[in-house]
Amino acid sequence: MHLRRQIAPLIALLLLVSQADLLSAQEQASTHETKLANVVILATGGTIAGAGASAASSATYQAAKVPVDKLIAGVPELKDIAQVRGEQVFQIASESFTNDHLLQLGKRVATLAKQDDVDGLVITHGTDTLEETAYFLNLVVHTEKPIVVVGSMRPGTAMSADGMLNLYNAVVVAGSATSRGKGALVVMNDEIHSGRDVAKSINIRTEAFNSQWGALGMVVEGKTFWFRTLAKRHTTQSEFDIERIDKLAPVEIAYGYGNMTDAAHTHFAAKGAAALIHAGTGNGSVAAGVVPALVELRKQGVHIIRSSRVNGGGFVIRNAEQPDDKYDWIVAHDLNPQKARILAAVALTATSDSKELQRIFWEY
Ligand code: DAS
Repeated sequence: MHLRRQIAPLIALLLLVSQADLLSAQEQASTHETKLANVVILATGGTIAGAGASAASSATYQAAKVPVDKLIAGVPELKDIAQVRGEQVFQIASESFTNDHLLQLGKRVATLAKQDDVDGLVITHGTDTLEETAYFLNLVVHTEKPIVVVGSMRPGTAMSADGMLNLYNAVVVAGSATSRGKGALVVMNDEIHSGRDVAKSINIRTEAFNSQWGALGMVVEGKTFWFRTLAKRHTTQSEFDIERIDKLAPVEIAYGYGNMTDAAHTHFAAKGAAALIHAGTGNGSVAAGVVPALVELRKQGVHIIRSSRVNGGGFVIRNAEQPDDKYDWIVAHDLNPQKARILAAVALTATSDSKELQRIFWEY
C-alpha cells in the first residue's frame, strides 16, 4: 500500500504528459489537415479564358481573352481549398500551339515542380490540343507532384459555363496528396483522366473528353476518388527529360481515306519530316497505291508510324494490315495520330533506331 501511495503522483504525471502529447498530436494533425496546399495555375488561353457576346453564346465566343488573375477571382472558393497563385504563360487558342509552346510550358512546369513552395500545378488550356500538351508533360516532366491540365467547353460568360467547376476541381486534384505519382492528369466534367489516355472525342459538348481505357477517377465536392492507375511509363519513370530537350523532331500526320494518294506523305518528307504518322483507316491500313512511296521514304530514312483514324477505339496491331517487319515500319499501339506525333517528336530526340522507337511506343 505504501509503495502505491509513493508512485501514484508519478503515474498521474505520466498520464498528464501522455494526454498532452495526444492533444498536441491531434492539434498537429488538425493543423496539418487545415494546412492548404500551394498550387500554381499556369494559364495558356483557350475557352476557359474565353468571352462570348451574351449568356446565350455557349459556342460562339472569343477564346483566350480573360487573364489568369480574373480566372482565379472568378472562383472565390479556391481560397478555401488551396493557396493559389497564377502565371500567364501564353494567351492563345490551343489550335495554335507549336512545339516551341510545348517546350516553354514544359520547362516552366519542371522548374516550378522543383520548388518546395509548390505542391501541385494546374495548367488552364484550350481543349483542342489539350490532350497533346497533357501527354507531352506526362512524358518529359520528372516530378511526383500533381500536374493537372484543365479546360472548358463553354466560355465563362455563358449560362451553365463549365469552366469554374472544372478549375475548382483541377485545383482540388492538384492540391491532393492522393494525386501524387499518377502522371500528368486532365480534369474535365468531374472526371480525372490520364494525360496519356484522354482525347477530345466530342467537339461541342461538356462531356467532350474520354479515355478508351476509362478515367482514373472522379472529383466530387472537393474530394478525389481513384479507381485505377496508368499502366504505361510516365514522369519520374520516363527516359525523356524536358531539361535535356531543347528541340522536338519534325513529325507530320497524313490522313488515310478512300481515293487518297501519296501526295501528303511525300510533301511532308520533302519538307523535312523525320517521321510520318499515317492516320490510317481501320487498323492503320495503307492504300495499295500509297505503299510504294512509304517503302521508298523509309529507305530514305523517314520513319513510318501507323496509327488509326478510328476515333477512340482499339489499337493498331503490328504486321496485321501491313508487313511492318518487312518494311521496317512502326505501329502507334493505341495512341491516336496526334498523340503518336507527340511521342515520336520526343522519342526522336533520343534515338532514330526503329526497334528502339517501337519499344518506346509499347512502353509509353
Ligand atoms: N479554340 C479552342 C482552343 O483554344 C477553344 C477551346 O475549346 O478551348 O482549344
